[in-house]
Amino acid sequence: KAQTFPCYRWLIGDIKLEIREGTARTLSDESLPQLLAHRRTELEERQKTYRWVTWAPGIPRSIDAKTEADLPQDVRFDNEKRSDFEHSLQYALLELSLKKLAIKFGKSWDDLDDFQRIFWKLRSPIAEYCMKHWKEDSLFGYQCLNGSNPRMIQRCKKLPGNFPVTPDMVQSSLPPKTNLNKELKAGNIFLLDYAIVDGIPTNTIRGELQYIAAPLCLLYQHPDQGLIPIAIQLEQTPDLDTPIFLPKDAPLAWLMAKMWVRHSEFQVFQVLSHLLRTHLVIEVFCVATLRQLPAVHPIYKLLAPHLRYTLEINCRGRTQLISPDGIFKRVVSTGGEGLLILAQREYKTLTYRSLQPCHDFNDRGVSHLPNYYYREHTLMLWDALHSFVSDMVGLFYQSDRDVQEDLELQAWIRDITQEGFTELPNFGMPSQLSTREELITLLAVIILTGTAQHAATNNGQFDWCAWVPNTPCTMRRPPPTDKDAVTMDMIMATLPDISQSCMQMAITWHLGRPQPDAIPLGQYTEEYFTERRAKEVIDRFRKQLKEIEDNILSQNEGMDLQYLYLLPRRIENSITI
Ligand code: OYP
Repeated sequence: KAQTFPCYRWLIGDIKLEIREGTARTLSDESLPQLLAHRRTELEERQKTYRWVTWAPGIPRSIDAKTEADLPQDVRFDNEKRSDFEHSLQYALLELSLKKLAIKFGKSWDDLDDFQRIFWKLRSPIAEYCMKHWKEDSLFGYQCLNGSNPRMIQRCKKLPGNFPVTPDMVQSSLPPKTNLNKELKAGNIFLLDYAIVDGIPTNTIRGELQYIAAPLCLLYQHPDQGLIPIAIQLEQTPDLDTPIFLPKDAPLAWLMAKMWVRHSEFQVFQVLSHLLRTHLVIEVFCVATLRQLPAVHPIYKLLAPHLRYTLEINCRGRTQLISPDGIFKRVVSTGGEGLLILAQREYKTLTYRSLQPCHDFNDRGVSHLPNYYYREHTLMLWDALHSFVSDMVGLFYQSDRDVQEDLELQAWIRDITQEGFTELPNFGMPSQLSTREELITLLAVIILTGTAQHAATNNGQFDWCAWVPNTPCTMRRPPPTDKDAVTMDMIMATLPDISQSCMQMAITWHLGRPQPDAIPLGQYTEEYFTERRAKEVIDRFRKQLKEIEDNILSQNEGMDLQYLYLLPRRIENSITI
């Protein structure tokens, strides 16, 4: 059951034999006129089949297909995958609609504990841990590091001008011998800033306007308690109506402030970190690879396994998730025009640099934060990938000149930067490749983003969103303007209602659960490379992954809350969900 990127099917006669032997060849390796002609026709055909389209302006461009049915068979789900995808969601929705009914005809819905009545115990120890401990400040801090959106936290050297926290306000969160200014200098103060959601138009769901806040949250790396939030302001502009919430406030007021932060977090997590920065970014490489690299090209062979199923899942996302009547419109506060505006804002300032983990951690000033497992594992994986890709590139390109002179490769990078990532003057990705090192970094970024980075954002979504108050998908009342006014009634009227909550659980379970047909990172089920040296490179990569695996497992041993999203065998080889 070959489910592949187009590979051998074009080939005829002698040429077929030649290719079946499987040696990867760049353009300059090719001297036979028939083979040169074949490369050309293959690409002409592919460029007719796979075309760019602007689905919406101001975000990466995508594949020209109205629905997944328009996609060529080669890039479609196989039967097993399709039926699993469709059934799992129906199963989840049915299960939850029964619960919903039971509640409608049952008791009232007026306390946070009522969320337990729809909570789904689906063998997710983390979701259960979250349900029990979500009110604790240390779990809030933990999620900034090792939750499903671990890229938001940044070091704070100086308080932002629009966040007038005074040393007095936060003194009770700090050990007695120190103060805010000392800790700012010592590098122990961190910030979550949701400025990007400020003023995003919100959804109207069944006639009711939904709300979103643009919070600032200050955190402290406490010597005993770990990372904890110490002050929250729900809007960007300080005002009498936007009090600074503190851990010493009434428990419900502080809890409400944290829930508002987590609600903005849901939006940034799903729309920016997940959808834009993994799914849509990878789609660009996917389309360009199909259009510009023939199947015998070594870089095609290297990338193809990391691009499997991404076009189809993205088409399904566009038609069912973020479409005018999709899931976002039905239950999420940024549904409707909001999510596109949000994605456009992020896209405008998207940089190639931020997709490279070492730079990302340095730029956010989080290289020394303790217990940041996401960072530690990502860097291990980056090293393994980087050396894998360098070895592969080394086999096919003897010098920088070989890179410069590979016209197919140059057409590929041009397609990526000029047709895929349009309207991005400051993106910073080179639009031609001059050195082997440039090529290696780019390939490592592509593979990391489509594997580890997607796993880190996608795979924890049920764990951290199943307990709806911990990461609500929408808010039905405006943010509180007065600390003293926060009551349980207000909280329940604000959080997602029963049906929105059920949908949040169903979709995050559907997307976050382990995929039955998953191919793990580094497992190449189809033999794209047949040459001995390439196979040795793959073997070395697998050995390194195995070491990372053991390392992560032993690090996690005995921990209450395990961080396993980047365990190599749980990372999929491509974005398939
Ligand atoms: C595609 O039958 C995808 O309705 C998910 O999209 C769900 C469907 C279709 C619906 C199927 C149906 C996958 C690709 C993607 C992505 C990244 C963003 C994911 C955001 C998830 C948001 C969860 C919303 C909870 C309320």
